[in-house]
Amino acid sequence: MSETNVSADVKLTTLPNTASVEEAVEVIYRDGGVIIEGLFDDETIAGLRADLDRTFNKEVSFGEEAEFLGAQTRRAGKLFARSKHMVDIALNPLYYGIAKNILQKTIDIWIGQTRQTIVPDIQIGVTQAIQIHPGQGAQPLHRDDMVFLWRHPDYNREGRVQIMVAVSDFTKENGGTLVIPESHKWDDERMPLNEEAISTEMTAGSALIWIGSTYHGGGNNSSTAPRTGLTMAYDLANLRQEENQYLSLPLATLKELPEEIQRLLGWDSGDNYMGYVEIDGQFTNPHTLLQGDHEATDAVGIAAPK
Ligand SMILES: O=C(O)CCC(=O)C(=O)O
Ligand SMILES: [Fe+2]
Repeated sequence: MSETNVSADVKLTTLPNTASVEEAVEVIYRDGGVIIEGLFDDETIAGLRADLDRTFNKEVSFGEEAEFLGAQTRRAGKLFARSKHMVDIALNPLYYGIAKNILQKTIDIWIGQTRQTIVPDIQIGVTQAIQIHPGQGAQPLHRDDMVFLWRHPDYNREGRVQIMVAVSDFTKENGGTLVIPESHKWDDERMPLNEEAISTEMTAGSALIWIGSTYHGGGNNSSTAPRTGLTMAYDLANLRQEENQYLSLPLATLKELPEEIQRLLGWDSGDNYMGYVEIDGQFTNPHTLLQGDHEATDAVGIAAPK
């Protein structure tokens, strides 16, 4: 962990919450990320804070892995089981719109002599609340699409669009996410340096949206209070989920979520067949198992941990 935070007076671009998907996408392609001011209202943030306070105070302790995850940092996953406000984040029209715009680049394939255009599905690949406590050093800068072993550049294709919602204010002092602007354009040989990163400064309710190829990391907290952020990612659905949603969410919880969220959590299969299940000899969309008389298979009926 490095003690250095950042140098320059350069700031990430902040757009109002009235910005269009196209405006935000343009900034993301230019800089690698964008801050959206006031994306979530006070009620949502207060609800999230209460849900995360309960989680952090009762269910989650500090990390054991000091180098990357941080020994002065608390992290909590399986957030769709912990907060009903996750649905508001995932279906926020601006964030969801940006994710679809960037990720759903059509792919043309041949099936025999038939030319077929596939629109890639997207899925929720990770949910994590991250509370950086005073004394925590900066996290090593990294690209989150490293989990996919993604290579760069990749013909302008991206595998991930991620959001970091400020549940507390984010400042330079309290560990606001470090971002290296334009680093999404780098190849895989160039090493990220802390001096190149700038802090995400935003008030609670605002959010940083960035892509998987942008170098970033948690900042060091030299203040006297914790910094609380909540992150989730939309990923291409043909990649594996970083956080295994099938084993993270109890079936009863999953069944109470809106159908669109169930599908986004992986209970779906698209034009390219990924994720089907065989039911009575038919290759079937797995969402069928959550509908009508179908009881989800024994395989997923195992109790997920609380
Ligand atoms: O906490 C943050 O601001 C960023 C954390 C992060 O990038 C990560 O854990 O992958
Ligand atoms: Fe990260």
